[in-house]
Amino acid sequence: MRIRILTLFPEMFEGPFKASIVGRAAERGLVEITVHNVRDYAHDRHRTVDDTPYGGGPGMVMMAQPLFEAVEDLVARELSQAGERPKVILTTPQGRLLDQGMVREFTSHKALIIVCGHYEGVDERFIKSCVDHEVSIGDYVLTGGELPAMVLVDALARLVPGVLGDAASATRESFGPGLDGLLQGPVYTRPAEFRGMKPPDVLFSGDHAKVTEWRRKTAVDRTGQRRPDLLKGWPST
Ligand code: 4H6
Repeated sequence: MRIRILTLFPEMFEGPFKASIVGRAAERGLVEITVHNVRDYAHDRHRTVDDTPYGGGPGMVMMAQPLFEAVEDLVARELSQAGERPKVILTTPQGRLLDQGMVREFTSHKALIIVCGHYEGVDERFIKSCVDHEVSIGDYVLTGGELPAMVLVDALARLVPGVLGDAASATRESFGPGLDGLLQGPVYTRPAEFRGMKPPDVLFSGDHAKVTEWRRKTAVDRTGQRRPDLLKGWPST
C-alpha cells in the first residue's frame, strides 16, 4: 500500500514514522509512505497557502490552488506508476467518524492521498473537486489534521499483511475492538501474584476452550458496561 501525505508541517511525521512499527513496515517495503509539503505547490515567492475567509471572521483558510495542484501532481504520478487512481482523504472535524470498518475499506485501495487541513479550514472548492472522503478521528478539535493522519496511517499499516507478527494479528483478529465488534477483556502476565492480586484461575487451567470462553464472556461483559452502543445488532443477548 502506498500512502501520500500532504501537509504544511512535514517535519511532524519524521519522529512517529521512524521510531515505530509503521516505520519498520516502511523499511521492510510493506507500506510506502511519502510526505509532501503543500507549500511546494504555491505560486508566489512567499509560497502563500492561506488567505482570509470571504465574509469575514477570524483566522485563515487554506487556499484551493496549492492543494488542488498538489493532489493533481500526486494523482498523475500514481496513475503513471500504477494506473489506479488513489483515493483522497481529508482529515477534518467535519468528517465521518473513523471506525475499524472504514479503516478496513481504505486498505482495499492500492494508494491513498491524505490531506491534512489547517488554519480555520479548507476552501470548499478543493474539497468538492478533489476529496473522496472527509474523515474525523473523534469529536474534538485539533490545531491541524496531522495527528489524525498519523492515527489513520497507523490503523491502516497494522492491517497490511506482515506488519504485525503472525501470532499478534491472529489473536487481535478474534478479540480486538472493532474487528469482531467487541472491546477486549482483561489480560495478565507474570508474576502470578502481584501485591496480593491474582489473575482468574481459569487462565492457569490449561483448558484452551475454557480460556476462550472466558475471554469471550469478559469481552461481552466489558463491552456492555463501557460501550453498550457496540452491542446494538450484535448476535444473541
Ligand atoms: C480541516 C478543517 C481533524 C482540518 C478544519 C482536524 C480535529 C480533527 C482542521 C480544521 C482538526 C479530527 C483547524 C478546525 C483548527 C478547527 C484541523 N481537528 N480545524 N477530529 N483540525 O479528526 O480549527
